[in-house]
Amino acid sequence: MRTHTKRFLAAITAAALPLAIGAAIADTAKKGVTEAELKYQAGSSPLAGVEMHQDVNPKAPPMSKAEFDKARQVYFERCAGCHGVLRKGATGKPLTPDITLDKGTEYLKVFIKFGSPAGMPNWGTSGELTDDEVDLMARYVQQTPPQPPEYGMKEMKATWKILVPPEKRPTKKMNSYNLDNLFSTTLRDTGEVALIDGDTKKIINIVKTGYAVHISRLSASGRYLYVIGRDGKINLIDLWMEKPDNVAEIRVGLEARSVDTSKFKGYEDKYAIAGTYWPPQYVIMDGDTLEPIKIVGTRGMTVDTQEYHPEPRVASIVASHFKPEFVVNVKETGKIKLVDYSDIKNLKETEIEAARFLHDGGWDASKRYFLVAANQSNKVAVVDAKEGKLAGLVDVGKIPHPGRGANFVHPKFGPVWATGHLGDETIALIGTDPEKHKDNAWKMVQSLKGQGGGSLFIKTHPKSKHLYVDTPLNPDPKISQSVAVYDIDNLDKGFQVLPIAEWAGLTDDGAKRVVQPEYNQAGDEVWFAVWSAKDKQSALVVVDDKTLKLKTVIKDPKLITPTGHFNVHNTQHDVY
Ligand code: DHE
Repeated sequence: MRTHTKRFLAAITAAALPLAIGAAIADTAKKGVTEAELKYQAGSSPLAGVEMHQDVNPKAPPMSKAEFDKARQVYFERCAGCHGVLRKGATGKPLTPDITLDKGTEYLKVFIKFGSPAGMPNWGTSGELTDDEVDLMARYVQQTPPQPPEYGMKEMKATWKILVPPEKRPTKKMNSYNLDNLFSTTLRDTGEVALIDGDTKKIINIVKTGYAVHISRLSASGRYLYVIGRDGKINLIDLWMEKPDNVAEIRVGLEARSVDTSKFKGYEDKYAIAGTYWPPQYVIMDGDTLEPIKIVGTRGMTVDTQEYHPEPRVASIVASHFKPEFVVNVKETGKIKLVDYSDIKNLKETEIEAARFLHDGGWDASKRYFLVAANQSNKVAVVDAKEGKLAGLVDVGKIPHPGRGANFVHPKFGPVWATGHLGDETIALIGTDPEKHKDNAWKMVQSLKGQGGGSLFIKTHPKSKHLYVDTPLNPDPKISQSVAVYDIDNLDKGFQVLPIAEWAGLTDDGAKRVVQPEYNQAGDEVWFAVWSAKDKQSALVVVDDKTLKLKTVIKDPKLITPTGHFNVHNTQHDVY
């Protein structure tokens, strides 16, 4: 039965907790979750608008349907990112009725209002939720968690559209753009990507996509661009068309973040893969039509306590260059799956034990080792894609967040891969050369001091001598609106700050968060998004990598909420 509970309000009489407890919690909460972590994890989920199955739990405090629906929306907008869709616990604690009913409404209200030192934000005292909303949420979390619907082949096929069939597509490149230097820029809140000519800095096309596109990835040949929205919609864009545009689309689930394509020799442009947060699964598709071929669930046992987890979300996915395999990182179980796509009917998965809360990551310079942040475990897991096993588990700073990370040759330690952190101001450098620098391999060889916490992306390029670290989620606007740059040959000298948002010359009072350094194909320019709310002006700022001076500002009324931007050549060849 897919129906919401219909119950009516009744009075709750519970003794208020002594004020002293609230004050103590409030005090320790300050030491808990940082504002950066809160902003990052509390991204809105598209599940807020999805009809869900709901049981009636007679022991839970009553709620009207309107109240329940409102609370469900707040939950999916603010809480599901940490506590999970089914409230079984993810990076946050489980909130299932067997736990919450014992605690009771008044205790939960204090917890929600003041937060906790374990990382629960102080939703009430920070002004994010009113007292009435705190009360609503305290009652809501005692109800049986509503279950979003499953999403299988039938649902995928119902959304699958081939807009231009492969036989009607160009047989050669029909435009004169330098496609290698094209940028795909997410326009987060309008549900679009802007395709920008990296040479002329002109917008070529604005393509309608799913909501809040998370990433753009390229087919092995570089012809096809795949973008995936937070709502699980994938668009396939053919860059050979006179004006590059959508040729196929599909919705692969209700919430998603990752997509990639087969890159191994003989399988170029053959398959695409997408992972979903809900339902917890991945799907392998035909590369040039997006026809879904095989769906594989990721529900299973956690790596450490070996307990069943009902919603292990699929985080980053990359295609191996060594074998016909996809590297699928499953967040809540902490397992990395090497999915062999050479025989999809008899699919083989190698399951690698890593650490919980796998999130984002990238290849080392040799593309043999994939380094992925196990973010709430404060570790980076290293997979050897050639041998098909774990090469290392490296302790780093608090909540590593590399994007795809940055590879360079350290003057003292040899080849390293770098990550910034959400939870502290450090940048961890991990040795990646087990052949010539064995003692440094899979160890944090150096920890640099950066501008502050709240970093999301770090980047360099084989032709550059600079390392750029953004801090868009730092609470101090001076830090979130600028970027730190290191000279790779003189890391001990510290960093220089580039005031990117100021250079954008935006006249309104938007947040102007500077996010994701991305090089052009030549490796002599670095692009940044200056990201403000959808009713404010945003821009892209291009910096000359040699001089570290402003080169160009790209402004256009259509550039609304730019976030990620992906250079075709660098994304296609995993150059970072
Ligand atoms: Fe991301 C990468 C998940 C918040 C912009 N983000 C990723 C990846 C994952 C992920 C799993 C790796 C994909 C891959 O490589 O296959 N991101 C999540 C979240 O779950 C989280 C924390 C909360 C949410 O609700 O989405 C989150 N991400 C954000 C943001 O707030 C950002 C800045 C803007 C937005 O879109 O909401 C953001 N994430 C990005 C970008 C990448 C990314 C630009 C790709 C980086 C790259 O260099 O490849």
